[in-house]
Amino acid sequence: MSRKFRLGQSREAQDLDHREAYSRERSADSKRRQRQAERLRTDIEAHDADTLLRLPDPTPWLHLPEATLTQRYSQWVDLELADRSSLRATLGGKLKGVRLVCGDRVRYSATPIEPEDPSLPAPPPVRGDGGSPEAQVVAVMPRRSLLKRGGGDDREPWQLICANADELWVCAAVVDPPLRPGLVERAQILALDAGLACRVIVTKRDRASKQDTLPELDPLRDQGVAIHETSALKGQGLADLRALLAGRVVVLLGHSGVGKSTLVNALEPASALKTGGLTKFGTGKQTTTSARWLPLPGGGTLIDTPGIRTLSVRGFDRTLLAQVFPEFPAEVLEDPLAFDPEDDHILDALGLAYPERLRNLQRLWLEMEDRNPNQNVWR
Ligand SMILES: Nc1nc2c(ncn2[C@@H]2O[C@H](COP(=O)(O)OP(=O)(O)OP(=O)(O)O)[C@@H](O)[C@H]2O)c(=O)[nH]1
Ligand SMILES: [Mg+2]
Repeated sequence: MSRKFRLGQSREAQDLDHREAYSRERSADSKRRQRQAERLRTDIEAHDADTLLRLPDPTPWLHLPEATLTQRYSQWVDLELADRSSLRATLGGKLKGVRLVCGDRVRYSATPIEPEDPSLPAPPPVRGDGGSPEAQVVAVMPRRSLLKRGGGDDREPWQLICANADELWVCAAVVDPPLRPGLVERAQILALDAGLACRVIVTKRDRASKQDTLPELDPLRDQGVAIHETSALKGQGLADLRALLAGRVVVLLGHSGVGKSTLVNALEPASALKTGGLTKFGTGKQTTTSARWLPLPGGGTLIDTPGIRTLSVRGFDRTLLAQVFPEFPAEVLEDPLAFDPEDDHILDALGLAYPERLRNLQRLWLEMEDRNPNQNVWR
């Protein structure tokens, strides 16, 4: 950039001017590059989020048999066929970019009729864990429901948990790991978004005395959330759960180590799922590594899922909060941040039985607005 020599200005001052101009130019340049990168990123992401939730038209494949996707691996999937037998299958190329998920109803062919999804690496040699693929999935049917959470980072629009479930059972242990009611509020939002009924399953009830009423759950009890206290070890509460399972597809969700797989084994011993101990910090060991669809002989289906660290509600619709925090007046639900949770006068005026819930509401409200740039799907 050329600059005019200014009379009466020392060479040092001129040098300084030059340096300033240079740094201004550099910063404008870097902002321009940043804007360009952002534009590029949003374009790619818009495409990603679209393909993630959109399913290709299955009409050309309706003559093929239908099956349920019971478990997903990186290169292949396991299917449950109409006669309840299972089959391992690869994915056809038309499904490239479609994120299939446990519980999906798919159409498959016993002989490959499409080139395989080229983005997947070739299946490794069979290691005797159920055999090599014998079929090919070519289409996925529209989903009755889709349970998802916000993506872990900005590159990931959503994390899909499972498809076609009817109910979400949030599992929370009395201890090891500690009971965190905040997770239930998040799970309620996910369930509302997916149109699933939500219940809380308190696990390891044998680890607390009978006198312990679990007061942490009082706010949820007061909101009418269904809470079931169970112990897989002592068989407590299992008969009620079996009755609730009949004819329903239920997904279990909770922190690692709360006892989801142990509960499945207690409800249906034939499942024989691997269960794990706890680390010295009282957290789970991530024993279950992928979601699994488990039809029960007595009717109903359970979906066991890997332990979660948190449930992001990034990008979910804020109007769902009114159903999770029904005790708050409309003006608080419209703008929770306008109310100071430290101010006793405000809390008294609101007449809240559990004022700490205001802080939770504010946290979720903020997180929902903090929209992932990938989440270009607004409803
Ligand atoms: N005392 C007691 N311990 C239990 C109960 N249910 C599960 N546990 C123990 O909790 C530990 C973790 O159980 P898992 O079933 O592997 O937990 P998970 O939720 O499936 O964990 P991830 O697969 O890592 O998500 C195991 O050591 C179980 O023996 C229970 O009802 N009472
Ligand atoms: Mg498990």
